[in-house]
Amino acid sequence: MTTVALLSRSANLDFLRPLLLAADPTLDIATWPDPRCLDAEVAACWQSPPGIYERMPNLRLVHSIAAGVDNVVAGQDLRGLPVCRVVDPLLADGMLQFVLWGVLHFHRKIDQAMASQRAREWKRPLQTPASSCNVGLMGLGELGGHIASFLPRLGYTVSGWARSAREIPDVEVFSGEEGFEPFLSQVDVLVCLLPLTPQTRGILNARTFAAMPEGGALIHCGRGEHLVEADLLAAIDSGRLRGAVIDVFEQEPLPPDNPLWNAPGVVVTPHMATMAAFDVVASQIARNVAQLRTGEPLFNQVDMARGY
Ligand code: NDP
Ligand code: OXD
Repeated sequence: MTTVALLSRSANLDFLRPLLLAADPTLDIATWPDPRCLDAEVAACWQSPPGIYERMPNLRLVHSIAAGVDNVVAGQDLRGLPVCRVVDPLLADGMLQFVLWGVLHFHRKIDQAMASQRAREWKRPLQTPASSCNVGLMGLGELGGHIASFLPRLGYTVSGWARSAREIPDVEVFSGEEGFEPFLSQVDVLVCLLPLTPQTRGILNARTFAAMPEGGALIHCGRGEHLVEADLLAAIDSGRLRGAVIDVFEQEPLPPDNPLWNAPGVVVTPHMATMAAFDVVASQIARNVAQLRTGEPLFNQVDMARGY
C-alpha cells in the first residue's frame, strides 16, 4: 500500500481524498497536519509546509497538484527526489480563454469603454484590425505555446519569447536574454506565462516596461513574484503602460490595502485564469504512483536543473 500525503500550509487538500481513492482504491491517504503524512512515500502538494520533505524519510515522489512547482520546491531540501506537475489540455484551453478575454479587453478597447461608462460618456473608441495588435507571449510551453498557436487564427500578430529557439507557424519567436529586448520592442499586449525561477523572478519590471512601445498593456498569469508591483503602478501612472490584467500576486489573497485594487486601468482577478479539474489532478497523481511502483518513467517530471 502506498501512502499519499496531501500537503499544504495554506489550504486543506482533503477534497482530493475521494478522487484519489476513485483513481486507485488501494491508496492510503493522509492530510496535513495528520502526523501520518510523515510516513508517506508520495507528497501531493500546493504551497508545501516549510522543511516538510526532510521530515519524510520514506518520501520517493513530490507531486505538485498544479502546473507550477515553485511553491512546492521553494526553500525545500528535495534530496534529489523527482518532482512532477500537472499537464492537462483542458488547463491549456482555460488559459487560452482567459488570455483571449484579456487581449480583447485591450485590442477592442473595452478598457476605454468601461472608463467612459464610469464617466457616463458616450465615446466610441476607434476599432482596429487584429493584425494591428501584436500579442507577445513570455513563455511558449504547455500554456504559452498553445495560445501562440491559436491567436494567429484570429488574425492577431503574435510573437513569443522562450529560453530556447523553435519554429511555430505564423509566430515570430525570440529566445534567450539576447532576444528579450527585440521581442519587447514590438509587443502591444505582453502576456506572462513563465514559470517562477531565479531567472524569471522580478522580470516584469520598469526596464521591461520601458522596452515596450508606449501605451502597451500587460496580462500577467505567471506568478506574483514575476512582477515588481511598484514598477507596474509607476508605469501605469506615467502612461507608459495603458493597463493590465493581473491574475497572480506575491501575496494571495491580495490584501485589501494593496494599491493594485484601485489602480486605473488595472483589472485584478483572483488567480483564476485556469485550473485543472480535480479529478484530472487526482488521476495524474495516481498514474504516477503506479509508475513509481513498477519503476516506469514518471509523467510530467520537472527538470530541476532548469527549475521548471
Ligand atoms: P512550461 O514549463 O510548459 O513552459 C514554460 C515556458 O517558459 C517554456 O517555453 C520555457 O522556455 C519558458 N521559460 C522558462 N524560463 C525561461 C527564461 N529564463 N527565459 C525565457 N523563457 C523561459 O510551463 P506551463 O506553460 O505549463 O506553465 C507556465 C506557468 O504558468 C506555470 O509555471 C505557472 O506559474 C503559471 N500558471 C498560472 C495559472 C493561473 O491560473 N494563473 C495556472 C497554471 C499555470 P523553453 O520552452 O525554451 O524551455
Ligand atoms: C498552476 C496554478 O500552476 O494554478 O496550475 O497556478
